Amino acid sequence: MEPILFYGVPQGSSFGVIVALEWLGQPYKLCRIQMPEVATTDAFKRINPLAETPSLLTASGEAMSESMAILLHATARAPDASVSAPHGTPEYDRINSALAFLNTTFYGAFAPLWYLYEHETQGKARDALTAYGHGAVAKAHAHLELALAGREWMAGGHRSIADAYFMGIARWLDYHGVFDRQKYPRVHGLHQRLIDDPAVQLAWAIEDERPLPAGTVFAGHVSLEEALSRMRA
Ligand SMILES: N[C@@H](CCC(=O)N[C@@H](CS)C(=O)NCC(=O)O)C(=O)O
Repeated sequence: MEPILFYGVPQGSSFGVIVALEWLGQPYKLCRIQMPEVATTDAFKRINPLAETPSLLTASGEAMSESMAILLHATARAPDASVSAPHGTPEYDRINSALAFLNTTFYGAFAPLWYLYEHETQGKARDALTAYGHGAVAKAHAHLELALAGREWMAGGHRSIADAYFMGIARWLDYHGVFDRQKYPRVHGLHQRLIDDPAVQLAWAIEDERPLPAGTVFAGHVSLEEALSRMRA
């Protein structure tokens, strides 16, 4: 049985997990979760009580959450994949460091902007949150710009699951209109290298409900009800 990834729309960071599953060549099904409407239902909270995406129903029917855990779970099932590295190697450490940075500093920088997106906020509160978010996003990009010195991808010389995850979050810069990514040439270069990747294009087509290209390991959508029926008690 293929695992089922619960991906959030609009603009969920689960986008990066779709890209990673494609790169790993791991067949998977998808369950589309509208945020916050469906994410906050009692039905979805049986999968993730925090009402967040991504979540995964594993091949054995266990529900699990947290992007990093899901990415590492998938990678562990494709140990020869060219987008990971053997445990205990410096490259393995670099991939995990990149994932942790993305999951905390980079992801968290956008939190004030998402708050403004989801809540009616005006006046000084709006100005303060906007300034806080823009400052944090700039700081995270400045750090990434330095970290990318001498390396083409998040963790070094070849692409990894960290680059897949980067793409799911990096696009928020454009969505929230924070600033032009070209201010940070190495971050811009990484984004440009990823934008035409077939898995990135596929994830976008899935999100936008456009016709999908051939040659993917995506095995189709399931409804939330069907996914729940496959969950182990
Ligand atoms: N720590 C979680 C955070 C997940 C998270 O916050 N996901 C967002 C979407 S990217 C979400 O589900 N938000 C709920 C909502 O906006 O309704 C992870 O790394 O996976």
